[in-house]
Amino acid sequence: MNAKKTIAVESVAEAYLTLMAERGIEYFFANGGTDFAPIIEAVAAINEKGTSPRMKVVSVGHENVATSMAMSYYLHTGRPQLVMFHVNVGTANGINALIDAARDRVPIIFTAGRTPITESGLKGSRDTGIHWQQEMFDQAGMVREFCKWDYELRNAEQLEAVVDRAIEIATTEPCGPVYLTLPREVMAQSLKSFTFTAKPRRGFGTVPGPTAAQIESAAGILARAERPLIIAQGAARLAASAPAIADFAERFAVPIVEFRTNVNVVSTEHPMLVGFNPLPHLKDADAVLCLEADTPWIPTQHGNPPDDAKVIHLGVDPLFQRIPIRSFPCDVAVIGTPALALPLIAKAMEGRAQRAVIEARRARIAAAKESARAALRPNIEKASKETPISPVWAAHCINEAKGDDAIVVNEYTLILRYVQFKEARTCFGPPGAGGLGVGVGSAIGAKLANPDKTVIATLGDGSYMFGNPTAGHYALSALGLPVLFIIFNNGMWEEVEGSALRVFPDGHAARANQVPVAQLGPNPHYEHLIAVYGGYGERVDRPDQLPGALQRALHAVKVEKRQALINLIVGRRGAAP
Ligand SMILES: Cc1ncc(C[n+]2csc(CCOP(=O)(O)OP(=O)(O)O)c2C)c(N)n1
Ligand SMILES: [Mg+2]
Repeated sequence: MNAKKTIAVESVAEAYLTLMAERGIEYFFANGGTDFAPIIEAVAAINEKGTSPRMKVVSVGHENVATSMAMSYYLHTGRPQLVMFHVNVGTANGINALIDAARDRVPIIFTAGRTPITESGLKGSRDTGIHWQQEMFDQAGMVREFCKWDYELRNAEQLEAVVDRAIEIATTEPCGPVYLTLPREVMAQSLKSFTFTAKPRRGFGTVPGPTAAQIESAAGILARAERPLIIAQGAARLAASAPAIADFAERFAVPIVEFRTNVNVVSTEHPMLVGFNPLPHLKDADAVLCLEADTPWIPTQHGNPPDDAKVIHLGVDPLFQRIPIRSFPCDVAVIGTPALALPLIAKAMEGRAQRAVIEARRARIAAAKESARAALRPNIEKASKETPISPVWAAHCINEAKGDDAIVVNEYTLILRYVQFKEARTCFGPPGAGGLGVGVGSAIGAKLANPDKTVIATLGDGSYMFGNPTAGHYALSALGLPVLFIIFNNGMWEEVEGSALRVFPDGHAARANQVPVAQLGPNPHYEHLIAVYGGYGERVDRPDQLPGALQRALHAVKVEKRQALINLIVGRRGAAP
């Protein structure tokens, strides 16, 4: 039965917020302005009436933090959330994280008010100077390249259609943000009741699948290969895909390289995980299976696989149609999620892949993995004596202290080969598009989604500054959520320096005492910043101080339930072994 539900409301805004909650949206991350008047009134009305279900409203001091929180909450739960910002200016502040979300296929219902359209005469018409200056011919044009869909709510009659369309498009693969603008007069319009379909008959979460021919071609290549390689990138965005990849790799003894992953794909203990760099594996491969990989390797850094190696791209949009130029060879494109497509490929490979070849490969990979791990031990020993603190020693100490259940949000600096993650989907790296400043908000989103787990954010000093830390620490204190921040304070944008030296290895910048632009010294006392929010802060200059500092900070987070920050004075990461 296509049952209808009718609720008593006072305004379009109240109907809108109630419908979003009815459709399963849990959080409303908001940063308001004059456009919010009807929204604020509606939230207050809903609170007063205790109408159920209700979204949790979280005021966030910067839009980039709010968008990062929504992005991270989705990555942990698979459920998209709602953000709303102040007209065009608030939208502008959220676009950095929006770009990251779009490129990593994260659905967000990204919304903003519209300045009142009418100059007088309606409830909500213009009543302050900004209402003229904030009007645009095409507000959605600011975000259109990064949203799958945009629309403006023009009247109450279309409310259900618009909300359901927004959710349907955001959650249909390839997922991504949608943008909805909400004019003040429309939201302020009086409404007595609102009737909508209780259970929407819509294609929320539609997933495309592979053809039989795609499966057969991929299976043929992989069954014949002697030196196959998996390069996994955005594949663990979907929880179900992580075990599918682990099973497939284990069964056919295919080595996995996690390259530029934003969510770790398999446990670091997985016998087939061989590392985080396509080299040296790429140059020997005779078949490469790229899983949700927009950039499976970087030709100018890693070269290309041998010319006769076959390359398969598997993903919900395996050719990444929204990236203007992308020329990786593709012998077979398989459309679908790894969760859906890999079991089909495995079935088609049954009896065709040679057992003896698989077992020989398994033994070789296991031995290589063991010796690679052993080769790291002397590096740790050497790093333990270095001042400024080596990022190798920092990674090792964090690994020792974090505990198996911790979730790590890493924006830029943690050297992954020195850290173990027992479970897939517990290490969250920088988004593929590299719009920095999402680490702080991502850590908050991670804690919101996993209140019982320890969340540790390892951030470069630059990334921390980009992350609007005052807004981030504020949000955590308001929500009563503890997170441990470890700031890798090298007093610079090392990556920016590195890119200048890569392009001009013998140039003026290389000969300068300090590479211009890339410096952030003198290193600030970030440990004091968190004290303002009641958090625990500590500065660590020497390697021997770090284990104790980590224990004290983790005690603050786990036992005292306070946020904490370690200002870690580190050396360069670039030369780390
Ligand atoms: C919003 C944004 N601005 C600028 C950049 C360019 N950028 C890439 S890496 C980087 C430096 C990051 O500094 P930090 O977090 O301190 O890490 P480090 O390189 O020092 O290890 C910058 C500025 C970016 N990716 N995103
Ligand atoms: Mg830095």
